[in-house]
Amino acid sequence: MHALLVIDVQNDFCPGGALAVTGGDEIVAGINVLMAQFDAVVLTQDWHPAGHSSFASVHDGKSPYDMIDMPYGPQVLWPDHCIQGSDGAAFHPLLETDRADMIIRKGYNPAIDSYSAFFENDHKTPTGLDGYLRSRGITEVTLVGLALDFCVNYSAVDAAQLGLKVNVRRDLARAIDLNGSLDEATKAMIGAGVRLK
Ligand code: VGL
Ligand code: ZN
Repeated sequence: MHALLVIDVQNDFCPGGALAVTGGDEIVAGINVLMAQFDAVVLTQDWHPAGHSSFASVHDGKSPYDMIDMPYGPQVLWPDHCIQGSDGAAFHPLLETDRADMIIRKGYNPAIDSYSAFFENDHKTPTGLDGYLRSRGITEVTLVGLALDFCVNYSAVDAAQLGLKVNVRRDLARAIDLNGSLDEATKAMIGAGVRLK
């Protein structure tokens, strides 16, 4: 069983959004076509409460894209984005969400960011996706979506470490590319045994 994981194809990560990824909207049509080819389709949705600890706006004297040390490790500070219930947190209007079997939300814990679809950034607190995939007999996943160097990367590496066979379709993903983050992510994925396509 092979699942398609569609990572964070939300308005805030598309042009015009709060944390826009260049070309983020260009991948939507291709993802819709791909959905029909899988045994299961899972969408993830970045879903932060207002005042989330990953937002630069809640840290005195900090700007978006600064780094801080959190109890669980270094954390990039982001513009306010994907606030629960906002238009920015909604899926891109052309994404065919009706085809999804499962929608998993992440980043709802105010104190911990969650790039990965599997674990929060403490690398310990599970989202439940591993159990869902296992109980459906899924052994292989293909990832697409936003952003390639953050949530796609972390999700792909965790999936590989959990023993799944993992593919990333880079043609259906776009990167933020912050201070070499795309190169670093590419190395991390290759190191984890992710197959980059
Ligand atoms: C993401 C930064 C902050 C992502 C989410 O979806 O890659 N990046 N929150
Ligand atoms: Zn986020």
